[in-house]
Amino acid sequence: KSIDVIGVQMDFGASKRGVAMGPAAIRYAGLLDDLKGMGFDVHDKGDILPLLRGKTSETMRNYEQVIDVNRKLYDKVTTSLSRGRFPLVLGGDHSIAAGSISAVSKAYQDKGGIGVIWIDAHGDWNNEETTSTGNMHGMPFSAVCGYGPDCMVNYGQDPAYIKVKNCVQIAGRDIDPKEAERMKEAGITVFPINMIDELGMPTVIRKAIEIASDETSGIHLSFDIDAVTPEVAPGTGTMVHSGLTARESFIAVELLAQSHKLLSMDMVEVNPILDERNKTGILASKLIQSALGDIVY
Ligand code: DIR
Ligand code: MN
Ligand code: MN
Ligand code: MN
Repeated sequence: KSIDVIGVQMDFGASKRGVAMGPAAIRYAGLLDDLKGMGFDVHDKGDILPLLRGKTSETMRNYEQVIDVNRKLYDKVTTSLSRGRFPLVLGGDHSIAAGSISAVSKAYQDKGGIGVIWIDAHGDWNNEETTSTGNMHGMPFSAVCGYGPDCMVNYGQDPAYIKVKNCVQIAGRDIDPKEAERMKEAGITVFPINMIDELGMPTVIRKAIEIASDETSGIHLSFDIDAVTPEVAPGTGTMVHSGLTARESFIAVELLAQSHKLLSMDMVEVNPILDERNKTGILASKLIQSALGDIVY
């Protein structure tokens, strides 16, 4: 099995800089050699770079750079899938999930489409009307479902939107009020952090896999490292207290690997400037390996 590793040096979708160095931190943790050690044929596709400057607006900060990067990522992921490889996308802020998911969704459009599992402290379900920050990393999940901002996913390719009935949010604990309303109206399944306390991660992720793979070709996993609790993952820009433990995070990706439903993956929001000796970069690398089938005893 072949993997294309695609880095995206993007931080224009967040308010803090530095997450653009996420791909370097995850690579420095040894990801590529470790994946080769697992027996994968690994192709490093390098990093996508954003434009140095671009147009911006109050409700969609740096939108020109965000859209430009997403279009480039869409093309890279599309090429990767056409070669029969697994696209592994390293962020970068979470706005880049718009480009990666659009590509995977389009590729499987005539085969039932795909489901999406979004592991994140945040909903990422704002759009240009509900955002209170203007940060586009708070919008990609809404965008890929066709609820805007459409410019994040529509590059003239007739986008294939994700069906909300195949979408699951896991570990939410800082979802804006209007954002939560929109998610509820749309019908996204949410397993907020308190439900994980109550049901346990194995039950939650098994339900999520069932929902995301129901009559679809498979699942895209979008993993925002801020889902993990700050003591374990301090290297991220929008930390939220009392998140997933390391082991809850690992069992989630291990059971996803065992489902054999994973088609593609993003690992995002690793910010080495805010990190402690790259511990968040290392965690991100290990979570990726486990999502691809490595069980560490
Ligand atoms: C917030 C934060 N809901 C926003 N979103 C973040 O800016 O829309 N997503 N940090 O990861
Ligand atoms: Mn090869
Ligand atoms: Mn996010
Ligand atoms: Mn987040």
